[in-house]
Amino acid sequence: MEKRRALITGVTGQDGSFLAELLLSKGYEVYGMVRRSSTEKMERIEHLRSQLNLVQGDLLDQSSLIEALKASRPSEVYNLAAQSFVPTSWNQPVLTGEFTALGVTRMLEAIRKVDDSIKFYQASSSEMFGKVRETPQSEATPFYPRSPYGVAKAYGHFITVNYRESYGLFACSGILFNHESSRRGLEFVTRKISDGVARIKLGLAKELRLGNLDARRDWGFAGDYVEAMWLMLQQAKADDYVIGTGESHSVRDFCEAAFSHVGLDYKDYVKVDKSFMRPAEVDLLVADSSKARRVLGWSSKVNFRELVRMMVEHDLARLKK
Ligand code: NAP
Ligand code: G4F
Repeated sequence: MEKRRALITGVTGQDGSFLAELLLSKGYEVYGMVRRSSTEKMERIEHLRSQLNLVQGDLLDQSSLIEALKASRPSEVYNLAAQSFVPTSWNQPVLTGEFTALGVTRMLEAIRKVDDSIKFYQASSSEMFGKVRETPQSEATPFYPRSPYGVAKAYGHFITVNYRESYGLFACSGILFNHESSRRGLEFVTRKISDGVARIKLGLAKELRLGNLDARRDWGFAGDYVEAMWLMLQQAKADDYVIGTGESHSVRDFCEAAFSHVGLDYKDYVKVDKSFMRPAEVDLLVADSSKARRVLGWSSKVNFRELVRMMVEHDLARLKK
């Protein structure tokens, strides 16, 4: 029997690498879309290189998406590519809109042209809830984005819903809350903390400068969340799902847990630096994932303490080398 084929955009990113591992373990032929770069950015998928088929493409370029679909002939497309760092979205709001919002329409249009039976997953975000209208947040909670990134993701979500309703595409939007790992980019707060703790513990740094310590997030483990993406595309009907742990912790809680894991007190090392504060903040996110539990049978497995431990241990080992 022919293997199932999947195309992942954003395969070089945190989630792309975990999803590629998951799909390979399920026997898929996995294609990853990568954009041209003058330097290699394959660190997260280096260990999978021999098992992956890489195709060139960019969310800014319509014809490259059509060619990527023709080359990979997938039955499933996971659209994970985006400008994903919230602070950059204030610096580069138009580019963020091009990648993170219009890029979704370009991919949906490419699917319509090449093969409208392709199942589509859109990487939507809890940032869309922004200044939250209710707590916890579910699929029924109205959006109030607080950054150009959040606004772009809201567009990506609604265009996905619209193509499902307009053209009958099997298109799902996964509204994922923050998920982390040792493959997280170093500028995101959890990884900045785990890296900072490891540097301080090893005598490579004296302090850690952060912004708003009171912001609360629902943090889970990325490896658990890619399973939910796959499950959404295995259902009889396309739909939208909120994915999170249901627990919320502050940035301060993360610091406390990470520093105490190596026997230090965060208060001795963390300095608040206003330059990391945002023009508009998302104060509190916490997921109501009861629909995902009921319909997909999904729940997160790695808890907060375990996630912190995993990330700090990884950075200690990496920096010791
Ligand atoms: P990430 O590590 O920042 O990865 C982003 C990926 O997008 C990278 O592979 C990047 O490629 C690619 N990309 C960026 N612009 C592109 C373009 N114009 N054309 C093609 N590829 C492009 O992000 P992540 O944490 O894995 O997140 C995956 C997706 O889920 C993103 O859409 C993000 O917004 C969304 N999301 C993430 C979270 C979370 O907590 N992690 C939560 C909700 C939603 P390069 O390597 O070439 O830069
Ligand atoms: O780690 P963050 O940069 O993630 P943020 O903004 O919540 O966005 C992440 O999660 C979204 C899902 O809700 C994704 F869609 C998005 O792509 C991305 O993956 O910041 C988390 C919180 C913020 O409230 C921020 O103000 O941490 C606070 N924070 C405090 N000090 C900091 C810092 N954030 C960063 N990046 N750096 C700091 O020094």
